[in-house]
Amino acid sequence: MMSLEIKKVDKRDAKLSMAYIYVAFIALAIGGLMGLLQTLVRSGKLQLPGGINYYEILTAHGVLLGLVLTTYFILGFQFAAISRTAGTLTNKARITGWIGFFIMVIGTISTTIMILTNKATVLYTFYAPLQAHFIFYLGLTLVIVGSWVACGAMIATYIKWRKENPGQPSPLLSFMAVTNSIMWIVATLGVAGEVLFQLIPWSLGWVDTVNVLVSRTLFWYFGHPLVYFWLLPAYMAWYVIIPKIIGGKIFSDSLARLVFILFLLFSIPVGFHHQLTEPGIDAGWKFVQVILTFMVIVPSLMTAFSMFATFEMFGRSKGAKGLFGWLKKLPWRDARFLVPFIGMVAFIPAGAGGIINASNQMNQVVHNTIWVTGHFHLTVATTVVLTFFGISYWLIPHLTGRIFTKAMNRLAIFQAICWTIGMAFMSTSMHLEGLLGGPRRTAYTTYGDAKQALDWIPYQVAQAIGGSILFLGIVLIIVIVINLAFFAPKGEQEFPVGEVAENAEKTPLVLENWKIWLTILTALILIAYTVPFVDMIQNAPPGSKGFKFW
Ligand code: HAS
Repeated sequence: MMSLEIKKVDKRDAKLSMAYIYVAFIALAIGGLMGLLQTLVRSGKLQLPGGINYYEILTAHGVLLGLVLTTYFILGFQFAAISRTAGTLTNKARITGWIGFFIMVIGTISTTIMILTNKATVLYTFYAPLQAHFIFYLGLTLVIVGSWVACGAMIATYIKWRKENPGQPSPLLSFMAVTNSIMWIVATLGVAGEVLFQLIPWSLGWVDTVNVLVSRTLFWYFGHPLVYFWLLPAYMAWYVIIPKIIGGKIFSDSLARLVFILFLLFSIPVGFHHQLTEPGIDAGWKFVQVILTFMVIVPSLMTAFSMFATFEMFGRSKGAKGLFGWLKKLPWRDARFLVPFIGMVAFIPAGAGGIINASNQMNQVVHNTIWVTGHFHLTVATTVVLTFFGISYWLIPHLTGRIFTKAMNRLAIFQAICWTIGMAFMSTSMHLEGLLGGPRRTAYTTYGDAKQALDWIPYQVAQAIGGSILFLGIVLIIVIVINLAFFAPKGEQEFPVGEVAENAEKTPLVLENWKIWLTILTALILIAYTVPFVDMIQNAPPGSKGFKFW
């Protein structure tokens, strides 16, 4: 029985999605305020009141924006995408989604309380030997377990659709959401292992040492796929929703699915590229993982090609002439298109920066400098977050039964201009200061009056200017979200889902043969990690005990 295409997300599923999205934007508001304070402190213009520890607000900023905002928004968006394209969730799946939500919320609140009471000033990567209160680690574990429960509900809905439609490729948006969920589950096994078997026993005093190299390796086994867990929902919008918004077609269903499969395969066995300067890891294995890192660049380059093709195909269909005539045909006054498009453009320098990061010799120049901070403020804080804002402009009114008004559209465009200007100041000056050796994760005050630090001050002032403009952008997006959720006029806002171009190739079913892809993924992970990981344990530093995790 072919499932009829659903045009509107079921009200009960909409409530579930919005619950996740509300938490995401609360995290944005709190985490964004922390970011503003950080840039003001680093410019030397602000002393935090009441002896607030700079690294406490830095931890709050990273956890709330890097982990909470992203994970909650993504799960909320994916639930809506699956309900819209694979069909309304069953009661069981929806209850499971709510269980996952409440487990995550309990974890988020506990973690946040530990951070804001200075009991978990360990930054968002919580690197040992920095130690937090065990409730911080327990809270993070709940967030991860809750997200697994939520992903389980999505995967169950996808499996139900596949059973009801044998021999049919699944709806593209659902396939993408499920691929991202599977990648998230496989990647979070690493950080779950680190927290459960190392950091919680250590923070409870059950063991008195921790194998730092093992803990960092388990974190970065998770940490790089984490960035693609953020990126892929943005790609979901670029591939499937933007073509509908501009009035065009999806360039190729199978190319889009292949891109997601390539991310699934190559985003996990690459964590050593965050550890290139780390001793204790054989250079040969670092080399293997850098090669795999360069493999994971390919699906992004394929995405660039596909987006240009989508735009050009649409422009030509409207009579565009000349090499770039199609640019004129794009809906520049529609924030639902313009805001994600700015994210795409930002991803060109952002991705180039990533390639520099991954190039071993150049990584020696930029590692642990504020260049890296500039990189991820372009990737996640611009490409991904601006796309999330662009999604919100139609998704929130769709889910709450309201419309995206002309006034909010204008405000959304102004917000994106603020974001672009603020980020241009902040990220550019971070990249430049990083090339001058300016370290990341340091408050201005720790520089003292060292001569070299004085060279960095102009860049930090530029970061404070950029950070202040960005904070205005955060205030604006919160105003827009509150308006769209609670005050915009009632009405029908479309959940745009693109159709595939007529001349696109038929989608090969092998792209949904999960046995093949999960087998290759497991093989790649074992090839990339088994030998170096065993080496780290066998040659653990003196004093380690037991599994030499400690
Ligand atoms: Fe990264 C560090 C390498 C992508 C986020 N990255 C980080 C950290 C974060 C982060 C948070 O190899 C810091 C972690 C920490 O706290 O220490 N990154 C890469 C590489 C890529 C990459 C090779 N990163 C991302 C994405 C992120 C992200 C995406 C978030 C969403 N990154 C690294 C490395 C480090 C690192 C090292 C460690 C550095 C160190 O030493 O600590 C690649 O995926 C990039 C591929 C992308 C491209 C660009 C393709 C362009 C596209 C847009 C086209 C535009 C169109 C619009 C079509 C090659 C797809 C039309 C345009 C017109 C003009 C018309």
